[in-house]
Amino acid sequence: MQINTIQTQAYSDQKPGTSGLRKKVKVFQQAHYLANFVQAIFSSLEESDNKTLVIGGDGRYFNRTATQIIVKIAIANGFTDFIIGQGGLLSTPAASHLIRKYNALGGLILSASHNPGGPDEDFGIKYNISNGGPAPEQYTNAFYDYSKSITEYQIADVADIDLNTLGEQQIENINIRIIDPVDDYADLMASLFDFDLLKRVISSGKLSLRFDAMHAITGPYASRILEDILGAPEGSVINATPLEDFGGHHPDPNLAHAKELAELMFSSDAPDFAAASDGDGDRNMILGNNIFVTPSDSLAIIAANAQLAPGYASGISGVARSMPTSQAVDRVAKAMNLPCFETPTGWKFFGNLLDADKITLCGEESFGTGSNHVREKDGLWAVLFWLNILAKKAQPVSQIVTEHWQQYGRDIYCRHDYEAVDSDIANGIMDHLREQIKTLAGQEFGQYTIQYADEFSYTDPIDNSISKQQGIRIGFADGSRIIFRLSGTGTVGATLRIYLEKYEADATQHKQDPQDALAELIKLAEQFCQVKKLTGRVEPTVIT
Ligand code: G16
Repeated sequence: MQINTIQTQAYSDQKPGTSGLRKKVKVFQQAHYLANFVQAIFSSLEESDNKTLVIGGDGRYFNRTATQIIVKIAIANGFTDFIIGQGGLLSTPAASHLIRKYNALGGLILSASHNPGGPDEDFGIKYNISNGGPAPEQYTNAFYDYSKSITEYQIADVADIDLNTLGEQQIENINIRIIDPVDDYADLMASLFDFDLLKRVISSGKLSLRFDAMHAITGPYASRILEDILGAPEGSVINATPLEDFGGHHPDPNLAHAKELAELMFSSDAPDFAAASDGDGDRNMILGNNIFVTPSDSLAIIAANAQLAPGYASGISGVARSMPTSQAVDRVAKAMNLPCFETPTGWKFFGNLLDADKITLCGEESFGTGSNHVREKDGLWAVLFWLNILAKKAQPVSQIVTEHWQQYGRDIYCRHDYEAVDSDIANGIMDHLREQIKTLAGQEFGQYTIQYADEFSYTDPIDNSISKQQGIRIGFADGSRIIFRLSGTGTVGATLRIYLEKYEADATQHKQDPQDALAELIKLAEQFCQVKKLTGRVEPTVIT
C-alpha cells in the first residue's frame, strides 16, 4: 500500500473548544484543513500497540467526506482496525460505548452537536480517549500546539471504503468493520433499565410519550428502542430521519428550538412524557404534561431516584455537576451523604471522577446528563431513566418534580445567552467583570448581599491538573448566584452566557415563573456586565 506524504501549511485557528474543534463547514473545506488537524491528533498521541479506532458522526453535511479522509490518514499513521458506524453514523454516547466495549485506543467523533448543519453551517471533530471520554486538556493543548507548526501529513493511497454495507472489509492487513450504529447501544440500555416493566406500561398505553429526534442522530436509536423494543405506538418518535441539515433547524433540545414539542406539552393533547435530543444524541430535554424539567432539576431528581433503575439499584458513589449548573443536586447529595463535585463546563472534566469511581452520575445545565455507563453525556439514557422512574412511581412528571421541590426546596434557574457578540466587546465585558470582582464581596444590592465574587479555577482531584478562568461567579448570602462565561462551542463571534439561580425553600413560592422570580438578579447581572448597553441588544438571543 502506498503512503503519500503531503506538504501542507499550518492553520493558526485549530484550538479545540469546550468539545473539540467546531468551525463552519467552509473552514473545514479549506485545503488540508481537516487533514492537518487529524494528523496533529495522531502525531500527538503516545506510541501504543493498540491500533483500533472507532469513527462515527451525527450525519451532518461533510460527515461522509470527512470519514473517508480520516480513515486514510489513520491507516497511514498505523491504525489497523476500524469500527465504523454504518453510513458513518454514530451518536456520541454510542461511540463512547464502542470505544470502551471493543477496547479501542480511541475514537474520532464528527459532530458540531446542537449547532445547525449544511454547507453553510457547522461541522466539528473531536478525539475521545480509551476510556471513551473526550480528550482532556493536556491532549487538546498538544493537538493545538502540533497544528500550529505542521508541515506535512501522511495519507494512504487507497480507494474510499464502502460505508453502507454491514460487515468486514479488508485492505491488505487493515480490517474495517462497518457495524449497525444502534445494536450495541440498545443492549447497553437494556442492561441498565427495566425493559420488561417499560414494555408493559408503554405498549399498553399506560405511559404515553413523544420523542423529538430533531432530524438528527437519535432518530434511529429512539425508533428502535422506544417503538420497536418498548412498544410505543408508531409515530411516537417524530423527526426520526437524520438529515444533513437537520431540516434547516438547530438540533438543540430546548424550549426555543424544540418549540412544537414544548407547545404540545402545554396543550390539552399532551402525552404523559416528552423528550428531545440534539444533533449528536448526547443532550436531552425532559418535559411532562404541563411542565418543563430544567436540566439541573433533572439531574437532582435522577440522583434522588437512582435506585429505581436496575443498573443503579445497588447505590451510587457520588455526583458531579458543572459549575454553572444549579445547586439542586448538591442538596440531594447532602441528604444522601454522598460526595458532590463542582467541575468546569465541559464533559471532559467528569472523566477522571468517573474512572476513579468518585461519582456515578453527573450533569450540566446545558441539557447534558449521564453516568458511568459511558464517558459522554447521553440523551436517550436520560430519557430511559425518566421513563423508568415514571413507570416505577406511577406518578406524573409534575408530581415527581413538585414533591422533589417540597422535600429539597427549589433552585429557580435560567440562562440568558447573547449570541454572536463582537469578540472584542465580549472579552471587554469579561475583563471588566474581572476588575469588579476584586471589590464586590460584602456589598449590598437591594435584598442581595454579595458573599463572594471570584473567577472559577478547578484543580482535578485525581491528576491535580489545573484549569483556570472557567467563569466569573458572584455568590450571594442567600445562596443565589450569577455566573458569567463565554461559550467555548460557538462558531460566530462570542456567546456570553449569564446563568441565574435563586434558592426558594418556601413551597408556596415554587410555582413562580423563573423570569419573574429571578427579575432582580437579571437586573443586577446587566448592572455588572452591561451587555445590553454595550451591544445595543434589547434581550437575550436565547433564554433556557
Ligand atoms: C458541549 C460540552 C458540554 C458543555 C456544552 C456547552 O456540549 O460537551 O460539556 O456544557 O458544550 O458549552 P459552552 O457553554 O462552552 O458552549 P455539546 O452538546 O455541544 O457537545
